[in-house]
Amino acid sequence: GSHGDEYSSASSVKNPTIKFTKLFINGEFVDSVSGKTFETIDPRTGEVIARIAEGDKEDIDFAVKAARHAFDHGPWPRLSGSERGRIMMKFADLLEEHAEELAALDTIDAGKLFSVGKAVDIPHAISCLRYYAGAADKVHGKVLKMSRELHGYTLLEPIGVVGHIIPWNFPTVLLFVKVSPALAAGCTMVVKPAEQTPLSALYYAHLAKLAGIPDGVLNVVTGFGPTAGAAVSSHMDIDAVSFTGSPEVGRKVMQAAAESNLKVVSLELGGKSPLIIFDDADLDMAAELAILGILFNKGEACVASSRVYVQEGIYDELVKKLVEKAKAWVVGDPFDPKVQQGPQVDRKQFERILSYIEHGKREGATLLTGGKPMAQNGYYIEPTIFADVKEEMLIAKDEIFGPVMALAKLKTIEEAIKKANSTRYGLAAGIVTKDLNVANTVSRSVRAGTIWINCYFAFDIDCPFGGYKMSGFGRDYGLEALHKYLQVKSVVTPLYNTPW
Ligand code: TXE
Repeated sequence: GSHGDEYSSASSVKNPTIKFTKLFINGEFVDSVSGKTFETIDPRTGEVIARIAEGDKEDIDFAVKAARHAFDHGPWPRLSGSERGRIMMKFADLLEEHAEELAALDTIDAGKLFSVGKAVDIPHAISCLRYYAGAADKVHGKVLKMSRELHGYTLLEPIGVVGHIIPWNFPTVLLFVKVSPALAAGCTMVVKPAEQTPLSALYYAHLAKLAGIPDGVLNVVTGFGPTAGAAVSSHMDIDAVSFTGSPEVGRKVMQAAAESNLKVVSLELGGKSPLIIFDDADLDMAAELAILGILFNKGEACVASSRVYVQEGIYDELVKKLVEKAKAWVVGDPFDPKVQQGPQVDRKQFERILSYIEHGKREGATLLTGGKPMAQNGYYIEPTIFADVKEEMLIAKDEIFGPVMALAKLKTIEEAIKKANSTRYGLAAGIVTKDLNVANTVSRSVRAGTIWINCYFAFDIDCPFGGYKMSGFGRDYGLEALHKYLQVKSVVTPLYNTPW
């Protein structure tokens, strides 16, 4: 059928029933101790979707007690890896069964494109569960080559009770990126979803129980950062905390960990990722990557290519293409399959982005297109491109986390490397060139955790992902992430009854 048919037949999907609004602790949905609730808002309209239980310190305490009990006495860490893997596979199947409904929850809660949620986010979460399910029975230590007559080996043991603090830009993907390897490792956990996007996380708690994940293993406590979130990072009985969010809060999480029980910390803190386009690039491909790199998920992506550097030989022609594409980019209701960009997640982000745009204008960058909110209701912002952006401008330095591209011209490879590295961040970088030497030189010289050559957003579960510099430390994805939730125990015994 036509797009129109597809859109109208999805109308029941567009109004998902909100089934889960309470905290999920020890296998049950419960009210918060205080009885308080908070509103979760639909960014398309600013209207309330539902009231959600507002967890605080006491609720985190209950959740940690449940997780501790499940870790110390429950079956989960004691099951064979293949048993855990089997249950995780079932969890993945359940996500697959409910994919539409889950994608719709993230659409109304976060303003994410429904089509992308269904085709990318949910399948990615499913693959993530299956990847770590498959790895769960392939985790083992090594036999050590001791220098004396000793037999030494290592055991990899689950780290214990884990806290996951999740942001709102990828409520599904980022939850599973953290929860899946922790489950596979045999950990138990407390998840604190972002206050903007609690809906899908609570649904996942329900599916985890249906899949047979024992009570207390996966707890979800919705609530705000300074209360529920801070209670996770400062808890004396949480062994590790994995955080994705802003550098400001990342610093607080690390401080709280240091001042409490010195729990293991990993942080993923966003970026200001450069995309460097050289003279020999395929122009259409480069334009496509640059536009997607900044506008995908309305710019609310930690790896967004928010700084675009173009070599002078192709600059004018490429910029023309970028402006054409940005003008043709369709902003509107994220359920409409023709739409490419939905609303920003909430009023705070919306206003923050607009204030950066005003800053860009005041600082003297050239506004090529966009620069305003859209006329309609809701937190919609025009795709925006600034040219002549100087290194010292705020729009070149700060993560804007919105549909705002900062363009600059460059001459040489050396200049490209220098500019790419002129940031406190180091999450990702993109290079567009046909010259292998250029690609290799720049890849090795840019200090960032992921380098994409002639592609962008090329995520893969097997591909470790994380930051250099102030983008944080620790890796999500790949077997690296599994090791984040494991610790190494060395066991040593004398050989041949050697008298000690
Ligand atoms: O982030 P916060 P905000 C960046 C992006 C964005 C900016 C602000 O630039 O514009 O951060 O967004 C929880 N102790 N990123 O204010 O507050 C909070 O409840 C413990 C990049 O929404 O860092 C939520 O669950 N936890 C990023 C989570 O931290 C606390 C994704 C993230 O929210 C807390 C999101 C505290 N004191 C924002 N305070 C990325 N790396 O992808 C808040 N939280």
